[in-house]
Amino acid sequence: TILSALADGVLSLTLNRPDKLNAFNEEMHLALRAGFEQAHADESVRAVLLTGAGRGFCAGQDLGDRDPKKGVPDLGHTIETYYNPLLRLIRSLEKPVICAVNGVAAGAGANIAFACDITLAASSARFIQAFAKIGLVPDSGGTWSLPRLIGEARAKALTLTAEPLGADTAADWGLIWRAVDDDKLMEEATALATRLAAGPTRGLGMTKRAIQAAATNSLDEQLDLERDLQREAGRSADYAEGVSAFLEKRKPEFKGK
Ligand code: LHQ
Repeated sequence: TILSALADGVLSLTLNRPDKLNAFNEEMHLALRAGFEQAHADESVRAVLLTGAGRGFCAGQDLGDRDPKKGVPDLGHTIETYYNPLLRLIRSLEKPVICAVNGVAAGAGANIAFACDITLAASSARFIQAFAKIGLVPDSGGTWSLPRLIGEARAKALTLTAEPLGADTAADWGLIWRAVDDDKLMEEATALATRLAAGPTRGLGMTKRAIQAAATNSLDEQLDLERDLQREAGRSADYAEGVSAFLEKRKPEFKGK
């Protein structure tokens, strides 16, 4: 259910249930989680590229698993067991996570894309906060990320109406980084992930941590955090290499340390 490949420091994780537009069943949840756990543990992974197989990116939870006739479900348990751990793994990974949205992203599928660090989407892709259509509440961090990324007015309209949002508008609004011609998406996303994987991984990881911390920190707390992280970054081998390379007018060779 997940295709996993490591090349040039990039761990590519491809959601692979194309017949169901890559909707999540338990097996896919566990396999995706294992992929992000590998990204945390394996030093040779220096960036992650998340995408979907077939014509969709991810249609959220597999509703075929959710027949209401089988009794009243505990969706809180599903969220706590599967979606929340995944979101925490993506946000706490101190390496860049690039998302290439190759087609429709609905429900949790959309909000997982918004949780990644840099999200590109095929121009034909669309994002749907599908939860309202089935009486649910946005999950996978959507109620946190949407108002932060696009403001309350747009966040409420998207989630209350469940109207699809095209990739170009999503990019104009700052919900994603960029919309790309369909046939260029994977080429661009792979090039970006490969470039970042060759970067100063510790510095990039701490940059991610600092930007995320700003959501809850005061300016004073953030200035203290920047001081602490800069102290740590200044001790990294990649900083020494970056400065040497600059002074010697050559390209740096970062090792991610
Ligand atoms: C699917 C799905 C799907 C199963 C397409 N499941 N088969 C958390 C906790 C616990 C429970 C509930 O949820 C959550 C979080 C959530 O994610 S809630 C939101 C769940 N997702 C949705 O409500 C989206 C449902 N899907 C759709 O609205 C459409 O499929 C979209 C708009 C994504 C795509 O539309 P189309 O391009 O017209 O494709 P399609 O509808 O024809 O789908 C293609 C196939 O994929 C089809 O199967 P079939 O056998 O008829 O070819 C669909 O049944 C299947 N599929 N989404 N979530």
